[in-house]
Amino acid sequence: MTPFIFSRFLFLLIFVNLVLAVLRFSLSQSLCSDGEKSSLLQFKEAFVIDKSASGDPLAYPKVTLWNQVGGRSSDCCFWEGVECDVDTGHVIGLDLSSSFLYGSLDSNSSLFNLVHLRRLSLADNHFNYSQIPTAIKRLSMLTSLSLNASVFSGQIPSEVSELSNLSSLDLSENIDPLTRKRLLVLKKPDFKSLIANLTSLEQLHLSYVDISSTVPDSLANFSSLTSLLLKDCGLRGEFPVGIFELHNLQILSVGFNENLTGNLPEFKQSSSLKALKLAGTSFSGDLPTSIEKLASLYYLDATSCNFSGMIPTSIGKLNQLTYLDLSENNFMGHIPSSLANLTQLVQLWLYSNQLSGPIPFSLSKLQNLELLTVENNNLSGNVNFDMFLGLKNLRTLSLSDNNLSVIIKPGINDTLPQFKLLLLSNCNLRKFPEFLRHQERIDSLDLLGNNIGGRIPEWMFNKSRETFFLLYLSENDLIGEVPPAICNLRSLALLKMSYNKLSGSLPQCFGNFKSLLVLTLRNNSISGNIPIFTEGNQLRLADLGYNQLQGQVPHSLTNCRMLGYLNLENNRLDDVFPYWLGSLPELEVLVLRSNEFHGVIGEPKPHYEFPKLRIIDISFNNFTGKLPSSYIQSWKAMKSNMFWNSSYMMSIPKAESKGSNTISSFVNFRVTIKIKGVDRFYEKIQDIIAVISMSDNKFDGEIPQEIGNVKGIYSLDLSNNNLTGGIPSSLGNLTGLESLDLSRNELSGEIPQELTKLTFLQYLNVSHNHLTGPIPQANQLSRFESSSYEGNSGLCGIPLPNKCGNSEALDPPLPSHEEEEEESSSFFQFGWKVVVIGYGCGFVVGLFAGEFAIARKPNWFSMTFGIRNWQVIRKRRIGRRN
Ligand SMILES: *[C@@H]1O[C@H](CO)[C@@H](O)[C@H](O)[C@H]1NC(C)=O
Ligand SMILES: *[C@@H]1O[C@H](CO)[C@@H](O)[C@H](O)[C@H]1NC(C)=O
Ligand SMILES: *[C@@H]1O[C@H](CO)[C@@H](O)[C@H](O)[C@H]1NC(C)=O
Ligand SMILES: *[C@@H]1O[C@H](CO)[C@@H](O)[C@H](O)[C@H]1NC(C)=O
Ligand SMILES: *[C@@H]1O[C@H](CO)[C@@H](O)[C@H](O)[C@H]1NC(C)=O
Ligand SMILES: *[C@@H]1O[C@H](CO)[C@@H](O)[C@H](O)[C@H]1NC(C)=O
Ligand SMILES: *[C@@H]1O[C@H](CO)[C@@H](O)[C@H](O)[C@H]1NC(C)=O
Ligand SMILES: *[C@@H]1O[C@H](CO)[C@@H](O)[C@H](O)[C@H]1NC(C)=O
Ligand SMILES: *[C@@H]1O[C@H](CO)[C@@H](O)[C@H](O)[C@H]1NC(C)=O
Ligand SMILES: CC(=O)N[C@H]1CO[C@H](CO)[C@@H](O)[C@@H]1O
Repeated sequence: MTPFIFSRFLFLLIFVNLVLAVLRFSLSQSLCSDGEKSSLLQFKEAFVIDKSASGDPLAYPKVTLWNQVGGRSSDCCFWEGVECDVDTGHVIGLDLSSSFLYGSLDSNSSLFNLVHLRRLSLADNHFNYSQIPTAIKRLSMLTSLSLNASVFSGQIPSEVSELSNLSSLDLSENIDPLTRKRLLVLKKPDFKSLIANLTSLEQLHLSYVDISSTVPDSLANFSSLTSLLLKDCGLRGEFPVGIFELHNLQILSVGFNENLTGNLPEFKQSSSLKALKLAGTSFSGDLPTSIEKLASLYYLDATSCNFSGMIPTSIGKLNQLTYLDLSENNFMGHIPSSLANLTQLVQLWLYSNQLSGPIPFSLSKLQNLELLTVENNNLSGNVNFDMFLGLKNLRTLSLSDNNLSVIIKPGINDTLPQFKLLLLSNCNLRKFPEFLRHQERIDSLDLLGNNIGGRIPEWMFNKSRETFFLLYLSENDLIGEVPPAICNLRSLALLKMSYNKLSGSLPQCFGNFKSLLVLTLRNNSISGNIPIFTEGNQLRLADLGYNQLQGQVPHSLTNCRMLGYLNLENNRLDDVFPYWLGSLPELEVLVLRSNEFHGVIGEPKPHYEFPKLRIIDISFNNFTGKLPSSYIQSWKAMKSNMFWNSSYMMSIPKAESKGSNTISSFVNFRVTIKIKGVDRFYEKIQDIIAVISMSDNKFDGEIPQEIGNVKGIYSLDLSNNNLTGGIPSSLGNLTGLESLDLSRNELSGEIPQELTKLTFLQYLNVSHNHLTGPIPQANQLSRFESSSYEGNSGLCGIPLPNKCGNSEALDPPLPSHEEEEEESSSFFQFGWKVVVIGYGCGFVVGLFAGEFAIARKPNWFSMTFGIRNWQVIRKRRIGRRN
């Protein structure tokens, strides 16, 4: 190294040192204080870094490099997430959102020493169900506090209400990651007192906080408010209409508060409102014509409310709208053709209203449309499929269940959009739409209830259709065999081909579907054997009833570990009782009615006890021997009324349907069971509870007393057998019984007084036996028609014409003290029954729970439906269960 270069080097070294010194000097001005630095470090130490603590895919642990060698500085003002005041050097901002923090936070935390904080975000971490610490009030300078999505729980402390500088408060989405329940409560203090002093709020986000009160009127004075999010808070009462007039309000979300009522006001002045989310509330009334004043509105979600009247033409002036959802209301009148002016529109949901008239052809101008659902209205007229030719982005189209006639001209295929989901049930189609041959991306197709005749075209099942998820071809006039090529549809989950004229035997590969959940082939002419089912299949529901299946029930059905519903009624199956089905852990419904089953049923073997069975119909067969009383004893599920907890209910994507096959009812259950003396056809299994039907066989012997233990039973039918002995008094324990049929047996003795405890009995038939003595006169037993009792020569008393010889017997003995106690316990059971009567509602819970189960697996759902914004699930009234 020459001296010259050396001196240059030395100079450089000195220079660099000088610069560093200056830098250090200037930095020392803003060096954070030791106190604040150690507070931050202590705070950091209180938590573990756990990747599952944050949900944001871009989350990363911001605190790991704090104060580390290799970290940017030992000056905390340079630490990730920390913001200092340039003048004072105080820490004024801390943003540790989505930082994988896991652990508890209490008032002792060093965090609350950072008293100069103005902005604090701890969103999207896991604070282990901590209460929001009361020490929060020490951070009195806070203007922004975000504790959202962070697993805080309990009552929101009144100390939050003292942070009167707050302009942004976000406590939303504190939901239990395990149960999905709301964690935070706002009751003491309540909503009104929490916000009393927070009048400068611009953002108030309390979604999923359990508030359970009315919305305070005082909110209408919060003139700075730009964003108010109160989704799924249990709000009730009338929504203060003044809030709509807040001049700065841009986002209003109050959805999924089912008891929140309200109306949209006349909008007098222009408004800043951009997004209005009312889904799943009880808002009612019209959409006012003045809605056109909401010129900035781009998102309007009013699904599942009680709106009515016409959709105002003026809605066509909201030309920023990209999302419009008016489904599941009572809108009537025509679909306004002005909608065609909403050229930004991406999704248009109008299903389940009472809209009539045609689908305006002008909707074909909505170039950006990706989704159009109008099913389950009263729309009529022809829909020329040409109208969708130009809608290149259209992926989801549902026209089902109107009075529409869809007209598909031959040869329009290549310019049609590539659909993913196409629902055309009950659309008066006569042919398999030829254009489907060129639909490469379709995965859900519903052609149910058309008049499509002929064979299913082979190309429907070619290899390119591996992504098919849903295929509904029921209720058409399809003929021919089920082509083996159907087994190419490797992803098929829901297959319905009931009510056609399909014949031949089922291809063996049917048992190999790995993904099939639901299979219905009811009411065809399918013959041959039931295919062999291989291990690992997912089948939950199989309805093969009303065909001509022969042979035995294959033992391989026990490979369907998830099977909840099996209906084989009205076939020609010739077998002994398939006791091996008793090993299926989820089986709830078993219908073997009207086949050629025979033999003695006998005793259940260990591990073959039908642990969840609640509906069994083995009537109209040739079973012999004693009633299977040990089985009946072992049917635990029938002994309780907790059916809505059942996993079967939870595991099938079904929903209540307003129409026969709306977008929301992907699965219907059908079963014919003789209840209350008539064959009833149940569209949906949830209409009924526990049922035992063993009529029209050759059972003999006595009815076991133990039947009185099967508490949950709703209908018991043992008619037309060869049963002897008396009617067991324990039947009086079945206080939920509504239908009892013991007719056409060889029963003898008196009708036990205990039957008068069956206060819900609506149908009784003990005719054509050898019963004797008086008909008990208490309760409604005497109110049944005489046909309930006829054909028993020894019976007497009302309603039969022959009086009893001994008039004392007319009056039932007064209940003894003991019995009175029983009365009171059955009064308790009355309460229980009320629960069951509320079953209609209970089932709604069950249904929703079912969706919940699906909804918790968004990946599964979106994978199977394959559309990002598919909202069947979101359309339910329980928002947090998204
Ligand atoms: C979370 O809370 C539970 C129960 O209070 C406690 O046992 C556990 O140690 C806490 N976990 C952490 C990381 O603080
Ligand atoms: C806070 O610290 C004090 C003293 O260190 C202790 O007595 C108290 O139990 C702590 N409180 C909590 C909630 O940890
Ligand atoms: C938390 O709230 C803030 C402020 O409202 C918001 O910007 C942020 O996206 C929210 N984070 C999460 C994970 O919800
Ligand atoms: C609101 O502020 C006033 C005066 O600042 C105070 O007296 C009152 O207690 C506060 N109310 C609440 C609910 O914090
Ligand atoms: C709505 O009101 C009904 C009737 O009062 C009640 O049963 C239901 O639980 C309420 N729903 C909510 C979410 O509070
Ligand atoms: C829709 O647009 C057309 C042409 O721009 C206009 O004539 C018509 O008035 C608009 N309709 C509504 C309801 O805005
Ligand atoms: C029942 O069995 C008898 C003889 O065992 C037979 O004659 C009759 O056809 C059978 N009935 C049915 C429905 O299988
Ligand atoms: C009914 O049972 C009796 C014996 O208990 C028997 O003699 C009779 O044949 C049986 N009837 C039928 C139809 O099986
Ligand atoms: C069922 O009924 C029988 C006879 O009436 C009675 O002895 C028994 O205690 C009842 N059992 C229950 C659980 O109510
Ligand atoms: C009948 C008809 O027009 N068929 C056409 C459908 O589209 C494909 C290409 O997507 C053409 O090859 C067919 O000729």
